[in-house]
Amino acid sequence: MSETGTRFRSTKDLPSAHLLGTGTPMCAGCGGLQALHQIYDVLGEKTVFLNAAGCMTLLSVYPFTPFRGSWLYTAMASAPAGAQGVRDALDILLEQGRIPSREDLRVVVLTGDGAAYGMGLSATSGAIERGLDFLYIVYDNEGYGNTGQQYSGATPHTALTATSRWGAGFRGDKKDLFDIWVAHRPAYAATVIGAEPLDLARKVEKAMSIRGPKLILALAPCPTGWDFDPERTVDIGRLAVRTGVWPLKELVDGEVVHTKDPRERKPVEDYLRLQGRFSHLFEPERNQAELASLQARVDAYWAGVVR
Ligand SMILES: Cc1ncc(C[n+]2csc(CCOP(=O)(O)OP(=O)(O)O)c2C)c(N)n1
Ligand code: SF4
Ligand SMILES: [Mg+2]
Repeated sequence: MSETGTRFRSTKDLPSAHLLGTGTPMCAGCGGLQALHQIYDVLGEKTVFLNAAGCMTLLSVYPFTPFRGSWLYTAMASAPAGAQGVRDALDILLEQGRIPSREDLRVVVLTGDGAAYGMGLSATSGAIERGLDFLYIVYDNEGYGNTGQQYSGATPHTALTATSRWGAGFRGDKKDLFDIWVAHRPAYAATVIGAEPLDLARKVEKAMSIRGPKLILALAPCPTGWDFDPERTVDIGRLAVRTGVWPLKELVDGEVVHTKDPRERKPVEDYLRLQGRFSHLFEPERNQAELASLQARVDAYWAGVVR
């Protein structure tokens, strides 16, 4: 675990809020909004967001926005293409001397998992391939939240969703978006969660210091889609890390490094039990086979981690 080279050594070092807290139409306890607040506090106001349609789109209702910087809304698959256009436009304005360098902006995609793991993947792949200088933030609530939590490419095995509501739940497996990015050899990639704010702030700060395509992938506990009490968002986020379900890691010089290593992991069912989307694994009777298979997936991941 590396805490060096950062101004974030304790929670006292975390910056004060840039995102205005005016009444947004978001759900109470939204883990995506929690992560976004923290990310924006580090990024600062000289930022232009390209937002793929999803829950966070509700933050800005023209002409109002809780952000102090710029915000563009795009179709679900198009945010990386929009980011290319904005970066190119800024570069032309800079080159022609029509804006001074102090007015340059960071180009940031803000997308849900439905777009990031599915609809927007080809546009994202192309942007990374072109070496676009942008930050790609995913808040991963493991489903199409804004339209009622249908399953997405990020939905975990057995989760109940609007489109896998019966029987044993979702039969597929969550894609590994971090590894899909790593396979593209980006400038930087990291997983984060709002429940671990120091780890998050350090990674965003590192991403800001590097040119090229950069991923910040945030697991986003979603009280509405995952069916839990909004006051448990931080508990669930911490359990995602301590059970090993959500590994915190980053790509450094071509190597994947784990930034929090839960050597004494809690049982995965401690995480599952708090969420209604997994309630069928416990009631009316315990589904030992599925619980064991979910634990085995996490164990297999950590067995392959080089320490
Ligand atoms: C091409 C296209 N299909 C469907 C929609 C409708 N739509 C708007 S938001 C959304 C859900 C997006 O899911 P995700 O990217 O995970 O973001 P979340 O809603 O979970 O924040 C959908 C399906 C759309 N805007 N564009
Ligand atoms: S549905 Fe989930 S991700 Fe969307 S605003 Fe509500 S809590 Fe946040
Ligand atoms: Mg989603």
